[in-house]
Amino acid sequence: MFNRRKFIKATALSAGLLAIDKTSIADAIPSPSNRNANLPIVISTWDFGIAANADAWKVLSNGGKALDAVEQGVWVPEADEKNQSVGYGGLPDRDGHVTLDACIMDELGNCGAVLALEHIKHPISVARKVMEKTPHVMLAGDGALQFALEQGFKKENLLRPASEKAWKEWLKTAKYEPVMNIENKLYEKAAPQKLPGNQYNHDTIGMLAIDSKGNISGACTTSGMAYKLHGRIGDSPIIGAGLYVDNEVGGATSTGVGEEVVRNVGSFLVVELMRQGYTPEAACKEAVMRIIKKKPETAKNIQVGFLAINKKGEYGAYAIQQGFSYAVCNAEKQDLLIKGKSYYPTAP
Ligand code: SD4
Repeated sequence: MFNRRKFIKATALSAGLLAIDKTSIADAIPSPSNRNANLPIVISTWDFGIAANADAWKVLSNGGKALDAVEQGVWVPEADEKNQSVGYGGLPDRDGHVTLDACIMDELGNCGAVLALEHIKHPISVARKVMEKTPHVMLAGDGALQFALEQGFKKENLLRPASEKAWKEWLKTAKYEPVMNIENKLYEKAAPQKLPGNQYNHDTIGMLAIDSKGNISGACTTSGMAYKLHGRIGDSPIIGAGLYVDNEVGGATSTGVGEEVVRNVGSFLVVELMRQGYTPEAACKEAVMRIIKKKPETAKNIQVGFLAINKKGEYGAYAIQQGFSYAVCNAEKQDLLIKGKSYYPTAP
């Protein structure tokens, strides 16, 4: 039977919902008065972030979504055969397998990741498919490869000649010494696996973008530690460690020795600190200090760097060792490379 009271309540409720919807749509589309001059913006780790940002910017400057921007941005180092620390061309594990780790996260808190994925040039896109086509967050190893092939990705040999040569050289001593990512004199003296072209045994691309609607997304992708144990996973595909995004607050990503980042749930920590009012740089510094305080002796000889952006488009970074760089791109600044501050400021 028709119940007038129920009808009025339902009508009022849907009117209320409509009102809420309208408000949120109005909030999402920047009017001239609420437009933030910093936005859209994309930032990413290391020098190769400049080229990656340029492709992400093509999406953002055309009014595209932050999620598409970060995916397309990190494709650049993933596809770069000369880059021996991200995707195609990455250095293998100690058994000669190139195993890739990647994750992606959007403004709604959706996320997807692949761990130790082999034979696929763009793990970030497989991570996105995990997010969008499955009820899961992570797929690993053979299962991740099977899923990628089912989704139409092409199987390729990722072990490129330069990395195969470097691995065969390493096999002569096969010293298990996964030191990485210290761009200082100490490392130069100690590093047996210094790579050609001034590359070291490191470098993950972590990218954070805010689109013109103010929505934040992030991506993180790497071939991880060179000559690692087969099956070793770093921080890069772990949501909360290598990457975290909260659309109310901001986003963070990390690079360096993943084990220390995982132990401290680094990127989640950075975002939570920003929620408490820390600036992006101060939040990154505090996350670095947690690592240093817990293990001061270890920290002297490792690199970890965090990069963060807040909802306003303010950004910052902090690392244990000097030499961490990050790239920034918005309407005013293109091709900007910034030297991140660090706890150990100078080469010993
Ligand atoms: C890892 N965090 O696999 C990655 C590697 C990296 O700079 O970022 N190196 O632990």
